[in-house]
Amino acid sequence: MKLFYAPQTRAFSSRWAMEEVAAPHDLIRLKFPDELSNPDLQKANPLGQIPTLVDGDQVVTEASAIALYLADRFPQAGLAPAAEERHQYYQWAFFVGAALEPHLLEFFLHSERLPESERSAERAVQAKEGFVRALGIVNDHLATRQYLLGDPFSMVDVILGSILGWAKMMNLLAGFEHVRAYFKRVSSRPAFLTAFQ
Ligand SMILES: N[C@@H](CCC(=O)N[C@@H](CS)C(=O)NCC(=O)O)C(=O)O
Repeated sequence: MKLFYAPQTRAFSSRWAMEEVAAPHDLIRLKFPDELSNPDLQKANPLGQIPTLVDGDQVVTEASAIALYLADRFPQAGLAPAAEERHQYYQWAFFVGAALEPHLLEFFLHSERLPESERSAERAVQAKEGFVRALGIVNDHLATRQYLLGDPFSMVDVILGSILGWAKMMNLLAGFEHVRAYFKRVSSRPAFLTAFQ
């Protein structure tokens, strides 16, 4: 297996997932964004984005798909529920990608990433409101649970935890006590710490 990766990008989630399942792999570290022109990456993923996972003849893109794929590919890690018990697992995986991440990205672009002349304060405020509304739902859910599926930890916690790391850097976790306690739990896992180094 080969993982195309750069630190401090969405590829962190895939690196963390790899560590959780202890998958033997080659980590292809690229400098973001300059080295995304890497011909092997471009061949595997026409969008030239990271993360991109190559597993023999299979290519998997999209950070959440990579995480779920790895949980199935390495069942001995015990990070995917049984097929008939996956309703919440799928729900939260898509909730992160659809209800949290777009707002987070928009907030990041309009508060930090874009040149100041291209930022819109109004779009930043709206994005923050959208993020906070969705995070409130997660916070309520975690009030009575250790992890998204209750206990034990599962791969969907890697998907959420990765987004929360990014949100924390942007000071968006204030006021969400259960989310903060949850992030502390997941980010103290050995696999997270190895991936973070
Ligand atoms: N939806 C994709 C987005 C991947 C993505 O946009 N990755 C960024 C790095 S965080 C990238 O490679 N950007 C370069 C580009 O889009 O050209 C995922 O979640 O994996």
